[in-house]
Amino acid sequence: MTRVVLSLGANLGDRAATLRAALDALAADGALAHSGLYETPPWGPVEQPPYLNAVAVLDGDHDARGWLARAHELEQDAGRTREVRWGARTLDVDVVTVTAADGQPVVSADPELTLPHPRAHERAFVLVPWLAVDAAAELPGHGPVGALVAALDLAEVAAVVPWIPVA
Ligand code: A4P
Ligand code: MG
Repeated sequence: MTRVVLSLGANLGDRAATLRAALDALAADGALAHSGLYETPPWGPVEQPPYLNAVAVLDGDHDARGWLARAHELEQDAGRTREVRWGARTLDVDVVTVTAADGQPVVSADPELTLPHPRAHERAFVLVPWLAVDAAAELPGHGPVGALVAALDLAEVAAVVPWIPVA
């Protein structure tokens, strides 16, 4: 049994439906807790529409590679094509952390699967939803998620807004 933290993001198509379908599918992989959906300004060098983001915390039977494979399956199910790095996408699923059965975090510098995710500690769109699912969350190597959020620029945190569907 491992615990995985996944960050899900979508900024093309019916973003909410895509994220809900991915979260529903993940419920088959183990005991699932997930955040609500948050609307977030695009991060990075590419100009693109706003994202909806969510974080899922799952206890399941996959190892770290297995969780990455699941992430890629969900992206494919959402019709994702890989074009521009950091560019717009129907669905991006990143593996933020994996904790082994003995409670130790999986640490990897492999470019195919870097763990913990190398940019998670500076991303309000990961940390704010994660804190909402697990107030005691820790990012290995960086400390409590609550402290990481507190250290972020206030405007960045405030820009991660709970998403309310418009009728
Ligand atoms: N890879 C290595 N480590 C990991 C990991 N821990 N989790 C490899 C997932 N994948 C990992 O990813 C590129 C390669 O990273 C894969 O081959 C995988 O084996 P990708 O999904 O093909 O490409 P990408 O998503 O464009 O690159 P990357 O580096 O994952 O981008 P990011 O950093 O995830 O940025 N703004 C907002 N507001 N919300 C977002 O969700 N997302 C991005 C994507 C940009 N801006 C955003 C958001
Ligand atoms: Mg990705």
